[in-house]
Amino acid sequence: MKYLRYLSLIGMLLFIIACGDESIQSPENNNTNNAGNQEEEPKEEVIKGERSMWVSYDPNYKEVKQHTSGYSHALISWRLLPTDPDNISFDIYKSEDNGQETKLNETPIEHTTCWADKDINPQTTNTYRVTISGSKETLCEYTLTSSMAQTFYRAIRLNANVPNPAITYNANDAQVGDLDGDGVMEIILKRQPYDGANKGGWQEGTTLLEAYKLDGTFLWQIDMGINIRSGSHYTSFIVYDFDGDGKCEIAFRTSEGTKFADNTIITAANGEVNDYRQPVDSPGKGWYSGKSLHSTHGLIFDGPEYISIVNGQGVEVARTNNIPRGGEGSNYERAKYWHNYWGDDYGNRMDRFFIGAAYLDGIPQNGVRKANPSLIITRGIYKNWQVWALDFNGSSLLPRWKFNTNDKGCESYRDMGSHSFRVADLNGDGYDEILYGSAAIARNGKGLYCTGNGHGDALHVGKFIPDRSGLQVVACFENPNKYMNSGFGYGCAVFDAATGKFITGHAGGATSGDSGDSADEDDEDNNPPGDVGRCLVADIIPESPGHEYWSAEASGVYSCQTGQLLSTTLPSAKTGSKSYNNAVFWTGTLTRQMLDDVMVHSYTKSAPWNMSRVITFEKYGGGVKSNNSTKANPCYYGDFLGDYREEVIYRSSDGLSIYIFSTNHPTEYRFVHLTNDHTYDMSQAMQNIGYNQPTHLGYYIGEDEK
Ligand SMILES: [Ca+2]
Ligand SMILES: [Ca+2]
Ligand SMILES: [Ca+2]
Ligand SMILES: [Ca+2]
Repeated sequence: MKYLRYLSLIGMLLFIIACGDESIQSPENNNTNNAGNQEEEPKEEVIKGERSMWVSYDPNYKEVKQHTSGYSHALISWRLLPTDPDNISFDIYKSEDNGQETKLNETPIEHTTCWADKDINPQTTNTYRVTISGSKETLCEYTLTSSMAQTFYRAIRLNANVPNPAITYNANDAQVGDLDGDGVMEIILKRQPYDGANKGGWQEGTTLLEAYKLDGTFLWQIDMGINIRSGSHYTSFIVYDFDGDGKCEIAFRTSEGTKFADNTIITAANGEVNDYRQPVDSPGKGWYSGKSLHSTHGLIFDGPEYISIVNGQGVEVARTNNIPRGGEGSNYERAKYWHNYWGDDYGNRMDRFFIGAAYLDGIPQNGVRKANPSLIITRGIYKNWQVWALDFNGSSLLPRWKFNTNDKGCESYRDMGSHSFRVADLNGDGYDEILYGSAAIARNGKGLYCTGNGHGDALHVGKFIPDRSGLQVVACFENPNKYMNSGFGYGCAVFDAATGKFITGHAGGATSGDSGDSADEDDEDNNPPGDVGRCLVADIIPESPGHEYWSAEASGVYSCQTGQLLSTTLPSAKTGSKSYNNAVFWTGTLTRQMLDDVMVHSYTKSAPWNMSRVITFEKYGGGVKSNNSTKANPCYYGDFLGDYREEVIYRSSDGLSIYIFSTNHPTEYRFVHLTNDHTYDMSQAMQNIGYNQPTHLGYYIGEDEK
């Protein structure tokens, strides 16, 4: 395809530019008014780089009022690069069926990086070309064929060649990353045979990782194998370029039986693959305590556990041992150790495993990397937990440091882990820290601070208060015995990312009276009183300065800045429901919308329907499904195509495909592509760790700063 060949060329140029030391504008400067320079001579130098150009056209735009998009135009959009001058403006040209090209804009496109083509004829082949205003040289080009114009989304058909054709391998979490260094993103998709989170009872099937190109081409498949338990707590994977060669690696937990894309299988020394799963007739009780939340059938208490890192072709390039389960001797003795260390002895808390990346030697500055990131792995949440940092040098994974809550002086960090960790430069010193729930770990592997609030499910790091220095954290907490006694005294709180100091909070409850270590603490179906299960932060009320935050304790929407209760009406996608899963840039305002289950909705009425419901993805292509139960998230969302708005990937209801949706809402704004912002990049790259968490920016965007 012409489009892909073209992207390969500019991708190579992007790689060269990314290695240079360009003078770069800050993201805050991108929304400036550039009026009055229409006559300016075009720059000699064309700013090259991957523009991720995209055309979004909804043929069913008015089919279902307030559910389909409502816009009849095609939205053509492209990236603003950090290397683009402040005053850059664009022209856009169109040719139909390879005919004469016409210029679409009368005046330079200077405030946005998108164009709404109201005259599109979807029966023809439409080729759009973008230049710097006044220049003829192509910046980016995209062809929308008449067949592409038949669906609002682009479908990627899932690979049908699976290990057991009798099993449905549901498309679950996905990540995007450039696997081959051509500047164009690929999609890496996890397919799981069942959701084993918080459950025992192995069913047949193994978890797969598959890679696809954006045009739908299947690239490769990895089978995690029989000794890696299926479910969100156990199969985290990270897609990131760990050695700085411009190509992403993928790291995840492996064991005997893991099969890589080149058909290499991890085996025991004798060449065999042992089956370490507990048998069907396993007693279903902890070997030491005799208690259990669930059947232990199918859980894995024995055998090797590794961390493998594979290259962009899915071939293993390095392997090291995972954080060990620990314990020695008989099953009883080992289980006693697990009970005392991890918090139970039946394969629940011990098996909580997450993986990510952190720039411990310096974060990228305006998208230019100063040092390579480290691989971060964690094990445990509720009692003891560990964080290890490792460095990938292209051929080996080398240990950097280990943090263990059982080490002397770290005891106060126990019980503080959450269902994901976040990575950001929490204190603004130019290096990443790791925020694991109520505990922050410094770049040297030492504790930075611990807020004492205990474990929680949702964790947000970003710039939520514009006139306060640094970043802020919004989190909610599960255990009143912790947050009322050793924490802030609220079930949901805003605190300073650099210091862990309390800013404001709401919600909370009487302590439940138990020890905080009860067997049902992490039983999702049996939440104790005072468990604030979810919270979200975003600018949703335009007239109130700063972002708003709210939680599953349905008392209202609060200001992060003043702590004031702004409204007792929570965001709601439909009557009786409350929305606190994801926030998304979709409509083109400076507020964010809620992305929940299979829909986008706005807190205030939104164009074009003048309703709060913006779009229902379920209405397209036979329907789509969200993932991960009440988390109700898509496979992936984030800014990886077109302008700064966020794309969303869902699995189709028929289980055969994934669909990529990109907005067709016009906007009056432009921002450098969001992954250029380090805080955002880390949040999108690790959104799928454990319980999925939304993306957030490290600089402020809000309607009040218009
Ligand atoms: Ca690529
Ligand atoms: Ca790499
Ligand atoms: Ca830092
Ligand atoms: Ca985008």
